Amino acid sequence: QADKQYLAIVRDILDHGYYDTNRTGVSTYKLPHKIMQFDLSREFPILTSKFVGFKTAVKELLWIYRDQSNSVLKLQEENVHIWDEWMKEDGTIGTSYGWVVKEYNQIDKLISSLKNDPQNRRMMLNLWQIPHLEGGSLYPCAFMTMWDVTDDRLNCMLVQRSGDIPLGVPFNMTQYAVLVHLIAQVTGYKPGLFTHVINNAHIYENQVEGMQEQLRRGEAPDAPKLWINPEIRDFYDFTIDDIRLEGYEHLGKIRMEVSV
Ligand code: DHF
Ligand code: TMP
Repeated sequence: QADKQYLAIVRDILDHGYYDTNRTGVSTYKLPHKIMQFDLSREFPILTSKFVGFKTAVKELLWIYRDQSNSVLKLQEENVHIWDEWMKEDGTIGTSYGWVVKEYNQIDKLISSLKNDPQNRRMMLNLWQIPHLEGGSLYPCAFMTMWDVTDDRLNCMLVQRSGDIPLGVPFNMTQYAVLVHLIAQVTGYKPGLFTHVINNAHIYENQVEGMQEQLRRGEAPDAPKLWINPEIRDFYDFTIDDIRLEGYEHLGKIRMEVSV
């Protein structure tokens, strides 16, 4: 299911994408307003048509929302190198991502609303804080989540302004699905719908070959399952060992370039 929705977007961009330049100097094929939706009570969204670094993606998620850190050095200590190219001289990404979560105490506010006032229609995490954008080494891409409780299920919509379909998006869809599971567990709800909205969905021209190979592959027969340590009740207590992917069958890594 995750592969089907994802590969349909890939096919659409390769067949009908608009070719244009951008900030990085490597052109893209792009389409606006691509959307994926998953019922987390029925499936955990991770691609099987290629290997996705689940541990790496979850470590990045915990770095942003649990540690609320902007330190690339800290990620490197955990063997995560996906932010190396954007590290400033002080070893951080500046006033972006985790820094913004912490500055506005966004996680505590969200968890408190979900526990005490779940019919509140103002529950969101918003990393797009205009005064702090310039101080970050990259403007946040997956920058907002909006949260809803309906019939005891926790639903989440992720809005991403810019989506690197081959590299960033496979991480983002999986890690935010994990975030919904984690927040649901510590607030006492069941995970519900996860909707992923991508404003500018693009494939860089030096990634086209890799994507064509992925399209040719199809998907693995069985979907993996997410396991979360049921004993954790405080969001800040989650460690990488409390979050596991079981039975992950995939069709192997595909190397693609990241444009800086
Ligand atoms: N810039 C661009 N142009 N695209 C991005 O996806 C992107 N993502 C950023 C920062 N800047 C970006 C942060 N997230 C990879 C995945 C996510 C990510 C950055 C890089 C990546 O290179 N993934 C490879 C290898 C992952 C690994 O090291 O384990 C992959 O094959 O998934
Ligand atoms: P931009 O700031 O010019 O939009 O460039 C950011 C690039 O990084 C763009 O290709 C989208 C990609 N990206 C993701 O897709 N997901 C992410 O989580 C991050 C950090 C970046």
